[in-house]
Amino acid sequence: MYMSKRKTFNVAVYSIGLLFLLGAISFSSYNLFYKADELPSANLALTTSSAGGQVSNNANFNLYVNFIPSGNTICAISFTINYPTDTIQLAGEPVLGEVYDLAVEADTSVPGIINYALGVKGCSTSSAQLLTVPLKAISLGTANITISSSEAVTDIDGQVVPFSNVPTVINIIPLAKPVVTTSKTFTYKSTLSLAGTKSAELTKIVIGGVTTDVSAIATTWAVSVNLTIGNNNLSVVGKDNLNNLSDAASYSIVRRKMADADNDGFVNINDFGSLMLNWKKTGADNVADFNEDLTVDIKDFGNLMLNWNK
Ligand SMILES: [Ca+2]
Ligand SMILES: [Ca+2]
Repeated sequence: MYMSKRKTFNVAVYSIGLLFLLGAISFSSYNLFYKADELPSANLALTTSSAGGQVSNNANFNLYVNFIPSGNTICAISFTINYPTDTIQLAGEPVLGEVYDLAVEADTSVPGIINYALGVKGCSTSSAQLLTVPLKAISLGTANITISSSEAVTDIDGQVVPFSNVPTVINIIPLAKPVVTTSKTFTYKSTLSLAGTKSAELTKIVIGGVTTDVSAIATTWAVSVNLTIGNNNLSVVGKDNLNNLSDAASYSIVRRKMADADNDGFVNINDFGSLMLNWKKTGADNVADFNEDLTVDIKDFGNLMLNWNK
């Protein structure tokens, strides 16, 4: 049997037409078969363990993949998470949430991409945390973590649920520097207990090159510092467990020569005058309180006599 040229042409036209029709049906298949208004948009949302979306450089934090089915009964979910490899790296294998313990695909082999396909035991209408992903901040900057593709199917003939994805942004900031709360501007003592506040991630305080361990839990710190006579300009730097350094906080204090109330380098009649002016006064930062016990009395007079004309 021979097919005429005309028929061949018609078959070709019909074939092309059929392809277009199939394409159109396929393209609009959700609307044709699944009635979008019966399948409310489910939500896949990314959140993190970092407070206010901020994380210190070199710190570990968790990314959470949360699923909100919005009334749909979900039997299986697949998604791809993308994270920027210049600022973030994977710090361990992701851990599945309890409800979603049937992973058919779990691929983290390519840096910056996390692929998962999860089966939901018995199918579920409950919101749940699908996955906890341990991440680490590796350089300063803004990291956008996104979901590039996602699908969920329901128990109704495997219908695909319309999805809306919520990305998250992490700001990677320098290690928070310690704060000095000591307000003293002068002292007669050779050592000073310098104190302040800090973030819990700081486990060491470095002052003048000397490192002191401080509590990793406490948000306060106190370090004993040796002072030289004259002006002491101190730089106070925090260090975390990984020996990352914070920026420096600065603190200045003048160590006066003992009993030199007017700070002129001599202990003489002028300082005695100052002692008399302040006699029996109480309170902090009194220039005549040489032993710094918050009272100007006979003990300070003793200190003056011990250092007279020195
Ligand atoms: Ca003096
Ligand atoms: Ca005193």
